[in-house]
Amino acid sequence: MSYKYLDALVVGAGVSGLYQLYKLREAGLTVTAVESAPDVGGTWYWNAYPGCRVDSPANIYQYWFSQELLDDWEWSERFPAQPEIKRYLQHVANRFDLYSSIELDTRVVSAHWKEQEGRWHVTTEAGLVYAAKYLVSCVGLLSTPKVLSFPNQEVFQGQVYHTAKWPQEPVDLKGLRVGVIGNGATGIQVIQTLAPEVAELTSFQRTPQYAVRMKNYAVDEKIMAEWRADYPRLSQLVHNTFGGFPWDPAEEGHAATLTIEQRREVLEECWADGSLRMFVGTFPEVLVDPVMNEEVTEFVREKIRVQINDPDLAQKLIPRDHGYGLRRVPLENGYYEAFNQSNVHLVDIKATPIDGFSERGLVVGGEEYPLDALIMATGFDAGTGTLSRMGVEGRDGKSLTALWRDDIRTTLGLQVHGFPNLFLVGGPLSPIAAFCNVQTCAQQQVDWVTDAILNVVNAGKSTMEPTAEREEEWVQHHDEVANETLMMTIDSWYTGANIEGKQRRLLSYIGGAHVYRELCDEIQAQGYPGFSIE
Ligand code: NA7
Repeated sequence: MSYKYLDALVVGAGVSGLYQLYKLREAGLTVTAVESAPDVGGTWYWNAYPGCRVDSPANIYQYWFSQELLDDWEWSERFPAQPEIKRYLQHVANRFDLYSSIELDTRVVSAHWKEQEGRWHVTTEAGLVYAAKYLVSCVGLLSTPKVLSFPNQEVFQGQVYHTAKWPQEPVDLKGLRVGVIGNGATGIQVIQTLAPEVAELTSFQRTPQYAVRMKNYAVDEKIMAEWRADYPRLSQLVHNTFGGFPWDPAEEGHAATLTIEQRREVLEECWADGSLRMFVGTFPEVLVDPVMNEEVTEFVREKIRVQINDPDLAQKLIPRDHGYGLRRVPLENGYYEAFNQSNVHLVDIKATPIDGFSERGLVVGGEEYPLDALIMATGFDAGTGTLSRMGVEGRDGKSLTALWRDDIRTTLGLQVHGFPNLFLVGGPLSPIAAFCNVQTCAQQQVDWVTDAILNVVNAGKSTMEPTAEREEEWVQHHDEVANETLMMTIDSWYTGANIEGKQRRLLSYIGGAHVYRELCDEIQAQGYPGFSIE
């Protein structure tokens, strides 16, 4: 075994890992980041599927820490496609010389806390052990793909892809018969992108979705200049809103003071923005009050209905069994309209489940659907998936995998009792991913983690760990807020219901990113009450 001694090891070199590496290195710590992919980017490296695009506007999906970076970088679209976000992250890694501290193609297979040494021993697939005082997980909330297998898969003569493991070299599907399983945010992007170019596209749909029309546009020099002038305001504003976006919902109770027509005006305004403002910028009651939820749901149904020519098809493409906003709201650009094309088909696999593969395609209810390629856009083992597979063992050999199998718990998503000096960015039970623009919350968490580590170092101490009581308090608060929402009544990756056997708990904190940020700031200002620093 060969050992490398460090102050800190960062796992992951995506949006959060790059910034975490930068911050700890700037603070003077010896730090390395390890990344399983051959390049940086995380999500934006792996999800190279056709049509992948960010659905937070670019003027807030960026780092705020460097004025030079903000001055340099030119965005080309309001919602840039995956290659551009990947280029941005590569640019950041180059510009701040981060590559020199990143070990690419390096997968962590275990991480053990060594009490005597006060270090984490983190072992890679190649057998190298990093002995680090601080271990910071930046592995992403949506990074372990959920891959399905069906009977007879081995006999299928076509290609099978998963969107989150898409080949880096271009895949030419033009003129082919393509099937897509999954129509979440990812499947929708795939379907609307491939529909015009493939011979036949068949969506094997289990649950329909409420998608909002994305208003994308090219960003020219004039817009870029306006954005730059607005950056000082935006960079503050995003930290003071419910979802880390520049929009907030109306005040609680305001909706009840409006007439239905006035509420509709608000909805029209949010819809016209063509963004997730339609999710985080309407009325807070949408997520808790069934009557208000139904009103907004009906508004969205109407918007979708007019896009679909065939009323029978509209019935199948518009959800009936759950309300709007209770599952992740996808943005779309021609998704519903794609089904007006004669080469695009819908197969309801809830009514008739998939039997399995044949040599030529997929068989559903005894009927064969010939395919050259099948794309699985079937999502992720969210929140806990990647860390649970990393063999993390804390104090007294306590296994994170075993803990989270029964009870997904953290303290503010930032630390876990029993795992000293393990810090999480994007950990479960924090707002990130589901209820916060990832860039906003990732940067806020990285800043907090960096300050917490420096606090330990500057105090001449060695370890930091939340107390069991503090953790229990956070979990209870998290659950209390979650249980008030209608989200808990729905199966989705938000609640862990997309993975068989997973505990049902809202994976992200829904009390508001601004509330969460204030709480984190307060804890820091008060010297970390509820955390033992020894
Ligand atoms: P999602 O939102 O989890 O969507 C996965 C899709 O795959 C969804 O339509 C699922 O249907 C479908 N699915 C999953 N398992 C099955 C099985 N066993 N059979 C048939 N269909 C299945 O993942 P995405 O990648 O679209 O988005 C994840 C996040 O990434 C997104 O929210 C953004 O934050 C970025 P179901 O709805 O479960 O019936």
